Amino acid sequence: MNQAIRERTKWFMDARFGMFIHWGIYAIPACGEWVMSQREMTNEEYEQYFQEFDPTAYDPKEWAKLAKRAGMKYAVLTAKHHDGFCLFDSALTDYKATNTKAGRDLVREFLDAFRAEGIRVGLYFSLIDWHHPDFPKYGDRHHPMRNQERYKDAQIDFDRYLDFMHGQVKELVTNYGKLDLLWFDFSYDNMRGETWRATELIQMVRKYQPDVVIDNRLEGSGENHGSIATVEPLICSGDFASPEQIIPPEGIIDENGEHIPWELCATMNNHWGYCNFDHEYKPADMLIRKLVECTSKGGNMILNVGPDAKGRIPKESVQILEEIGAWMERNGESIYGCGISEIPKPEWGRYTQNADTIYAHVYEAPLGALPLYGIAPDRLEKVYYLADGSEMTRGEAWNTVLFQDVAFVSLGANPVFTYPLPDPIDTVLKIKI
Ligand code: H79
Repeated sequence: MNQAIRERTKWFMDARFGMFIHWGIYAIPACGEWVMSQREMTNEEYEQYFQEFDPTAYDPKEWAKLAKRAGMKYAVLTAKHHDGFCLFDSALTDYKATNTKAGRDLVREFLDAFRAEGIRVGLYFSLIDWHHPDFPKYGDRHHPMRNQERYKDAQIDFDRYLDFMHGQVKELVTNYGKLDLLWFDFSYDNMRGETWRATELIQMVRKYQPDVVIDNRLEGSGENHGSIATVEPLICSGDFASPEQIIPPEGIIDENGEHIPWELCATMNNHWGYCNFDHEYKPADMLIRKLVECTSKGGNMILNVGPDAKGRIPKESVQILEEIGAWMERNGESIYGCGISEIPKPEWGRYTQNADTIYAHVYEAPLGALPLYGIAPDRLEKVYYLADGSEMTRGEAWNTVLFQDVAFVSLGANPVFTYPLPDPIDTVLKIKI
């Protein structure tokens, strides 16, 4: 990884926790953002949602306040998803929010609202566009009209599509002030890198937004995370790897074994876009532990919400975010600015670290005193219970002789007793060494 990437991703890696927002006219059929493809709809069939779209409850200020309460430090909105519908006022298409009943630029309102809450802002932009006449259909396994004979001999001008796509990205990077992040999605098969004229695209982006943090999906999102994991990445390699719905076992390293920035993107239920029959939400305690896991492996987590057709974030998502926020309010110090610890993972949970401060995330209660595996007794200066700042006492193991190399702490008054843990989700100890 080079110095430029390290510098521009500094805020991003410190932030650790963000909000992904998948929102568009697909919220009306309400079964996820791939509905057009899954139902093999033509543009004519799908455009009914464009006619109907009327998000009267859209209030990005409320979204921003919710993100803030959840402890999220940045947010990324789908300016355009694969269906080609634009939430922003693009001069290059009529297929945009300004031409719906909403009648206004919904991206601009999002940016204003989140910036006002001090939350960094990013935009998701789909490289795929099912609405554009020059985007491939025949033989493209990611197109709704794939393999339809009638498109077999269709003449498309892919360069015309790329001019359009580059033009839209230029609109986003020139018309909306400073953007903190750009999230391109996605490359596949031979549709990657220079097929998108990626170098030219990123050179243009960097001309207007020199510091914007960019994902790695212009080039790839495959096995080796694209060439971002090479020591001198290409200009279009991006700044961070973007594992989707999976946390890499030990973070992500480049060819030199150096850790590179990465961000887990994850759904709360089993869809990105609003889905009115999917109530399989992951509980807040699970998501908190996933965030801790990402942090402990040097990565971020961007957690998705899919607002409904009116513009409301589902109440289940709101509830989960409030619960995460309550934990973050007390324990955020063990996440923000933290990363991989020098001490190996302990059996009862995880360590995160920020400079000389180590945070023990204790998931599993010990029988007696808690052994701080990897920390020798003479190395330990002080230990606090992070949630309330109270100092903890040195614990003792009964079989001291067997455990001379390990510092013990007690969570209670008695040095040999700890049970039960005060926070069943994740009891965080702040350790000064
Ligand atoms: O924007 C979200 C997704 O729409 C997009 N990236 C995230 C952030 C994405 N997820 N997966 N993919 C793109 C790759 C495509 C997966 C597919 Fe499928 C498998 C397409 C068709 C089969 C998933 C399952 C989507 C439809 C069915």
